[in-house]
Amino acid sequence: MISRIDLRGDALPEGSALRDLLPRADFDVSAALEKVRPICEAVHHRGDAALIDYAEKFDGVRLDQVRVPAAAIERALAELDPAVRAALEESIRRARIVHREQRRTAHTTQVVPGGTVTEKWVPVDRVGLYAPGGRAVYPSSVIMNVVPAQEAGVESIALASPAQAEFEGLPHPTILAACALLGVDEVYAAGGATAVAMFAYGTESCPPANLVTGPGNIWVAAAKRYFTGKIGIDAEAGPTEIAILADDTADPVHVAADLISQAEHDPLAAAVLVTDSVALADAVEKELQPQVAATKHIEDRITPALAGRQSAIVLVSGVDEGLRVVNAYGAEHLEIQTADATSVADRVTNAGAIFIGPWAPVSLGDYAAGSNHVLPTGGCACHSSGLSVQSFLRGIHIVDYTRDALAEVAHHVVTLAEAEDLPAHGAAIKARFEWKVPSK
Ligand code: HSO
Ligand code: ZN
Repeated sequence: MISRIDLRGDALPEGSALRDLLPRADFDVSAALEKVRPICEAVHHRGDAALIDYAEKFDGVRLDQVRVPAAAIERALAELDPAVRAALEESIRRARIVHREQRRTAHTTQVVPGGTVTEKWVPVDRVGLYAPGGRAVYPSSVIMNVVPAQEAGVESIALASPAQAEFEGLPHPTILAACALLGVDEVYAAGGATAVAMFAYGTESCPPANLVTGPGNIWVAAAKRYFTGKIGIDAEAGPTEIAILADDTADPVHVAADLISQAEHDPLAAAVLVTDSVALADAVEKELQPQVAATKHIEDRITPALAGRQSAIVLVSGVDEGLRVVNAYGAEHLEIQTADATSVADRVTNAGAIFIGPWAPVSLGDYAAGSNHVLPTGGCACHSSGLSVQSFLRGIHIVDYTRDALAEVAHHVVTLAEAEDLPAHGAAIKARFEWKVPSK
């Protein structure tokens, strides 16, 4: 059901050579880019009419309008199962307390007497958030997008999720109910690349956004790449990944359950166990079968995900080597299930989020740890972070110098301008001092 890669024995290669030995899904965004181009351009030129046509084509339902009426959002909340409501509320409460502490305040540095640089943090004016609704419906992703945007102070927040034929072309009612709980009333029934294009270009019913965030399938990722440079995006999220670094102290029942939990998302989802214990590897492999058989999405997602080339049990000669492997891999989610998991986790440098010990499974983070579950995939954790308040802010430097403070450094500015053969830069300084470089 899951392949093995044996990296014991010879010394592990360095850097990208090590990464090349590790399993990873094929997720060819550039090929998808060609297919989304005409879709994005149709939304550009035909606006809402194109969104309505694409909803009919891709989601099988003809919409009267793309914007979800306020009454439909209120009704979804009124009809929400009370247990689901309580769980969503707790998830929101925990996410809020974590993200609230990520807020940044302006900071002023006095560089010299009379010369200061202040960095202030300003939210983007308007964001478009995306909550998937194809293979699975994720109200939890509504929370993970909306809460950091709200805590960052973004004034205009719009959310899109695909039209559902069985709900008269509205997004899934749990998505709408989550929006209601969060106080988001601007919601659109639009899916995949069409939703990203709607936010990027704007249409008759949806003003354009400065930034688009949220997970999605390959079409969402391709559309985000198409608009890079025109609008801000978070990461191009790919299929979800779990890596578990475990030794012989780990419980194979937990390890197997956690691997399966993320394999449940997608046939391309990755589940990778890195261990120095052959006994654990054998026990986990044995445990996978009954646990997979007892769950739901066996044929369409879990089995192909575990059997796919993106998943494997990687055998290493020790926890130190395991750390090198997980750092080279840069997993979206990394669990550490070893003796002294906290100090092992301290040595992790590349991961979207780290889950320590037996009581912090990825499922907890998906719903109710307070952490964010929109995280970098495909090795992007080596250079990017998950969604946070910071994703919605821009830092602006404010430079404030007095005459004396400028005079003090003027000769250096003029010298550097000359060194770069940009005399007009130097002149902009001299013009302020009767066309002379002030002497200190
Ligand atoms: N594991 C997914 C998030 C999610 N799981 C939503 C369940 N619902 C990516 O972090
Ligand atoms: Zn998940």
